[in-house]
Amino acid sequence: MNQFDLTGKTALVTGASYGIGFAIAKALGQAGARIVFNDRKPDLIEKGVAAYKELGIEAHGYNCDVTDEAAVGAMVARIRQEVGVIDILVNNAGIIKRIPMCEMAAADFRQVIDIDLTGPFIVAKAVIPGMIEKGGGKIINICSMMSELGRETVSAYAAAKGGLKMLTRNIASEYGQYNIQCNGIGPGYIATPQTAPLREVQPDGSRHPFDQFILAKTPANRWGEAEDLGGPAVFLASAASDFVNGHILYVDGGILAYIGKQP
Ligand code: NAP
Ligand code: GCO
Repeated sequence: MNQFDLTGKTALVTGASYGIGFAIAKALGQAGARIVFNDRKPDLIEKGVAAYKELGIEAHGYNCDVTDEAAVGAMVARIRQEVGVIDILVNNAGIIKRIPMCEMAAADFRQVIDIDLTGPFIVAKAVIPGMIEKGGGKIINICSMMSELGRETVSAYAAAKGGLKMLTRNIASEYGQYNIQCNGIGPGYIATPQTAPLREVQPDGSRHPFDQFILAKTPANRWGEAEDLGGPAVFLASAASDFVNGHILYVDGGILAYIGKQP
């Protein structure tokens, strides 16, 4: 028996028309799962479906904002009718705002918490009853280095991702008895549109100072690629991790183990 086989499973990956969500959904699809994803922009859904199709994966895309509880409930009901009960949920959709804390409006802080922390709560809450009915399920929350570490300008993001780590442990605590495993993946610094401003090549052709800083902090001496998260996601979505619950798997090229390159 292949413990990593996801054949027959339905996986919802939020915010997966590109970036980390796309790479994770691709890996789950290649392991046999039926892929369902959402985005809040209809044109991105179309592009996403086409990109999956090119890889030979038939994905179903839904227009839904993860902060809208009624819309999420309606989407989960539609997925159940059109595709099946959700066996695997990956809470991936997220944003960041890089603003010094004392200059940040409370409205901006709230929006980050709303999407990055309340969103996963809303989506998990909508899928858990179906998982209980079916006898089990897997929830993977996409956390961050900022679930453990702080840095200048990302107060709201760190608060949300630290909260998401604890929401992960709490879902594991509350629903483990129903054979639901809820774990997190904590990506290191990954080259996606979210981190593009931190990697911009400088006018003189040199690497962005933040880019150089990350290389010096990462034993692997490179940025992660979204594809680096595929294997860990398949593991946490599959029977191979049936006794792993409430764990955060950091996929960071060693950042959290390292003090940083000496000058
Ligand atoms: P990205 O390139 O900015 O993609 C984020 C995705 O989330 C987009 O598809 C976006 O859709 C979607 N999204 C945002 N708000 C949404 C909402 N309210 N409802 C539905 N979808 C929404 O980011 P990424 O780098 O792939 O990051 C994906 C996740 O990994 C995020 O949770 C992020 O915090 C986390 N992460 C990223 C890194 C990294 O280094 N890149 C590291 C650690 C953790 P739209 O296009 O419609 O906005
Ligand atoms: C930042 C980055 C990070 C990463 C990631 C690290 O500004 O520091 O955007 O927060 O995206 O979450 O794990």
